[in-house]
Amino acid sequence: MSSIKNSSILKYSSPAKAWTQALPIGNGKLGAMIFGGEMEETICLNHDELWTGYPTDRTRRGAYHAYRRAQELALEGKLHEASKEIEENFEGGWSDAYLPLGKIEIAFKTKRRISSYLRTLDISNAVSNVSYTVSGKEYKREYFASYPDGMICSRFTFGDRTDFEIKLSSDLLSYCNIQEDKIFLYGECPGVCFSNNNENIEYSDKPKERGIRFCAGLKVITDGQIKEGNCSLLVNNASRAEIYFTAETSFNTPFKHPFTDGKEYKQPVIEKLNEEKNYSLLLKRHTDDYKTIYDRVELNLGGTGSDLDTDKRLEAFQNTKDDSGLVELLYNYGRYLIISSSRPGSQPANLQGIWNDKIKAPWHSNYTVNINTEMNYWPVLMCSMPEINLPLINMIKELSIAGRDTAENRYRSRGWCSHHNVDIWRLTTPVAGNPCWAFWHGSTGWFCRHIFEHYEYTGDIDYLKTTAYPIMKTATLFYLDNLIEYNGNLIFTPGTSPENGFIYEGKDCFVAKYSMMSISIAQDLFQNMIKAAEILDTDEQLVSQLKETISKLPGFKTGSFGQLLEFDDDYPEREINHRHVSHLYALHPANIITADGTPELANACRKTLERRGDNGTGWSLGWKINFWARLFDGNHALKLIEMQLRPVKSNVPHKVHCGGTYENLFDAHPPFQIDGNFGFVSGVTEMFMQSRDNKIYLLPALPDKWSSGSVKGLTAKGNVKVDITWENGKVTDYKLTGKGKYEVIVNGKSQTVEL
Ligand code: FUC
Repeated sequence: MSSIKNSSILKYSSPAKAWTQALPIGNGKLGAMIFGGEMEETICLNHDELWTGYPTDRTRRGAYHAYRRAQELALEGKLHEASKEIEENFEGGWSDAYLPLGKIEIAFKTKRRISSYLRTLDISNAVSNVSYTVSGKEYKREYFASYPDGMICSRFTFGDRTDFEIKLSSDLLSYCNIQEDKIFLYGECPGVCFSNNNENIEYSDKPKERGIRFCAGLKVITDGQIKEGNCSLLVNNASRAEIYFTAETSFNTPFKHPFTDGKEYKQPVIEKLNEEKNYSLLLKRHTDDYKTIYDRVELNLGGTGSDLDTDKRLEAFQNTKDDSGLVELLYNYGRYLIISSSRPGSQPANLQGIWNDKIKAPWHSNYTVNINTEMNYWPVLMCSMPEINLPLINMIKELSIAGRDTAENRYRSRGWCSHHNVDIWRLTTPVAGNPCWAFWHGSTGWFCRHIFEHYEYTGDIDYLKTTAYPIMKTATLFYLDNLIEYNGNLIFTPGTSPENGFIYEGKDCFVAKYSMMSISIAQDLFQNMIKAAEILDTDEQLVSQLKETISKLPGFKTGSFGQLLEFDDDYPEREINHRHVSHLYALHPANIITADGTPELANACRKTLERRGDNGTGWSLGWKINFWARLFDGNHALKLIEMQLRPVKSNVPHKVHCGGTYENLFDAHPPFQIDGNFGFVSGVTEMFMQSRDNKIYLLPALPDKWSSGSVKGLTAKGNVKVDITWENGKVTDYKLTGKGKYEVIVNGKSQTVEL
């Protein structure tokens, strides 16, 4: 243990009692949460393709006319009526839900006098361990989720020969089949999603209404004897055992029916489990593969570290606030979590990454794309992990296909669009309920920001031409078709700002004439489109149309407190501390407002943040770190970091003003939502390095407390690798590796550097 830095290890001296104390491993597709019980081990399992539903037609008759009526009502100032029209006649149904696969349970027949218990997750190698002694003899379990081999692997070594029973089960409709040393579980997801928490789960037997099927299997290799149990294997007299788990599903792209046109899912599991296994080789292949990504970045804040268990360390931090090793740990953990939940070929990380133990998970554990999914991917490119971005890029590509119908049917527009929820079937229609969340096409442009940034960070022209540009261009066409004239400007109406409202005519109101976020998203997309078209030397006419359009978008306005206005008017606020700060999209993630380029607007952003207050959900705190970093205020960013490190207990109910961190360092909305883990990493990275328009800022928002340290291996736009070392708050050394000419802002001075 002493060789492992404690900024890369989570450790506990007792087993997990709650799911948010268990330790996550994952290979992008398969996920597991390990409890580490002494007598009974529980491993909760996930496969990222297990969702309710199948592809369905979500077009709605009359929706376009409702949209037009709502536009007229909004422009006449009849905002409540516009909202009602949208809610009743424009919206659609809920997204499908992400489901848990099941669990492995192992009951050990060991003596109970256990001592020296230790449970760890080593995030520098992506390996989890449980160890303890019984009568002076050591017992060990080791777990990892291998991407190259597509399996969850574990090895148990017992101090004394041990008997145990191992079971594989699922809460989904399933049955098991035992074959010598293997357990197979065949199961099925419900075809129809429950729409609220009281509804039962129902399985149809009509082929067209049946959902995704799966096969999960485990194999035990041991020196003990294996007997068949009741949906279990009974292992006797073992001094060691290896357990291999894998699963496949019938999911066959978002566009094919998973039952009538599903892909083969049983044979690959059988074949994988039958392959010859060499545990040490598998482990080596796993750590080598993982480390090629994880080792690219190294952060050192000079923390002295701590010998405390991770949960105790989190509690201690609240008193001392001086364990910068814990900040390093949470930073590294965020990188670990995204590598473990998003790999080429997997689904993108959802609201819970890939880890979900509930059939009815909060918000269906779906892709909520009015902040949450985007936040998951903020750190990826700047932390030099472009391959981890690919599942997101792929999903956006699919949305740009699925969203054509929605653009056509709901808006009679060219191009494509998506709204605030997405699922495995690439839902693009608005869901039901309050238009403040449902009626919002901003994800279309926001996704394009990710699409374009992938080019900006990698410099891959071929990708720009063949993948990014067509998606951006069709999104642009959608926005152009939906802008309408109002008072000499072009706006999207009615306008919503996720998921906030205001007071209008004495009542809560959730749609305005326009919202600043939607305008900024369109402006950002158009500006990136212009850049992309100029790089590719194409679409001259469209470029001049976009320039003209940008000049007609409404400008930013400030309100009575000097704050940036969220809507078209200075309406009285209905929730001053609302968790979303959507109207600052121009400051972050976009760069329309910048601390040095547009200082007055940046100041209005500052006033907005001060008025909103620091508190919020886990992801809201995470976003605010990024905002303060963009405002070059490292001390305020650190304040948010310290708030994000507030310990939250597993049983805390849903709340919106007390985000923090669970014992296993998962982000707490609460409930568990993984986005905050990733917003934290990008926020911290932006404190050390920001880049845009051929400018690279070194330590733009360093807090006084982190006076000395170093960060290595970040990526700036232009595919420039960045290493920085600092002492007494000043950069003492830096290295940029790449190509091109950049303006580098270092220690308050700007210099031109040619690489
Ligand atoms: C948005 C947020 C909620 C939550 C949900 C999944 O709707 O406003 O706080 O994070 O997504």
